[in-house]
Amino acid sequence: MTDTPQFHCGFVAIVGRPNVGKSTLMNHLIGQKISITSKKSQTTRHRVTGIHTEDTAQFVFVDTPGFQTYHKGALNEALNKSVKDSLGSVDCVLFLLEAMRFTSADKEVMALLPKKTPVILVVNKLDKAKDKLTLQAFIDEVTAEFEFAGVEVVSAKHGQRLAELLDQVRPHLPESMPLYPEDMVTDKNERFLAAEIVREKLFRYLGEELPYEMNVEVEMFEMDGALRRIHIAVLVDKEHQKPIVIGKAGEKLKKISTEARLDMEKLFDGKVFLQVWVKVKSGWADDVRFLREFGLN
Ligand code: GDP
Ligand code: MG
Ligand code: K
Repeated sequence: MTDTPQFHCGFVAIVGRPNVGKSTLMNHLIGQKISITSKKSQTTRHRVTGIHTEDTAQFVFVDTPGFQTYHKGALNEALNKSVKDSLGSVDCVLFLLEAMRFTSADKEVMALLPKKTPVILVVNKLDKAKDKLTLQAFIDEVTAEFEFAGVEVVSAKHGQRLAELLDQVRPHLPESMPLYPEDMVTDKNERFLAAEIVREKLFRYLGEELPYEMNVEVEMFEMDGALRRIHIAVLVDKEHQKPIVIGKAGEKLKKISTEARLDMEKLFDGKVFLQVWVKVKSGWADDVRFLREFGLN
């Protein structure tokens, strides 16, 4: 009989209040930018799966938008339950905190942590901790409130101590064949990722000016030999919101699309021809539906 090493594969949820660095961590763990990050909360709207494969183990990470979409104090029971259910079905949970900050929003998330699934406390933004002593006091304060399966201090942004974090997770992965091909880093398709990248740039460059009702739509995604031709429309609600996105002499939109193209080329590992434009949503279809909902026509 040949002695083949056993393979381990499992699901790892990354949870924490907005802005603790979940998406940044996921991107660094898998070595690719698949989950968008920004200083604003709620940039992650979808559940993104990131995959990290080693010789004898595969980690399947899930970013949990459930935690990002609630507004303070409005975490309702249905959402609560769905988050709990999804956390109960993974093999390991990473609960992220920002070093030296333990807020009421963190505590709200903490209250949803499963009791039967191993939870590792991940103290991120290590670079924000002043010294070892205060960091230890912070960890003691948090660990007094929950039975964690392990504690790790990392910097997602600077890629520090991520190998140590993986070392803590590995023993919790069950014996199983890999679920995904070893070179696959995400189950999201390129079309989805292209839209996410543009969305990230909009968040980054529009900041507070970001029109509240803005949408990104992929109108075309075609392979032309090895070249990807991508057309993306930024949909705003009102005509007067267009110049906010376009900027003076088109400079904002130009910056947004240039940076988005560079990110796409890196991620897709090939040339991209990208066109981004801004369109005013035709409100007609929505208006009709609105009226029907209220029984007015
Ligand atoms: P999420 O909302 O939990 O997904 O958080 P993001 O990944 O979008 O990160 C929120 C902000 O924290 C971004 O500006 C990141 O660059 C920043 N961030 C993430 N990790 C670190 C870190 O290790 N150190 C510092 N100083 N900032 C970080
Ligand atoms: Mg995020
Ligand atoms: K964020």
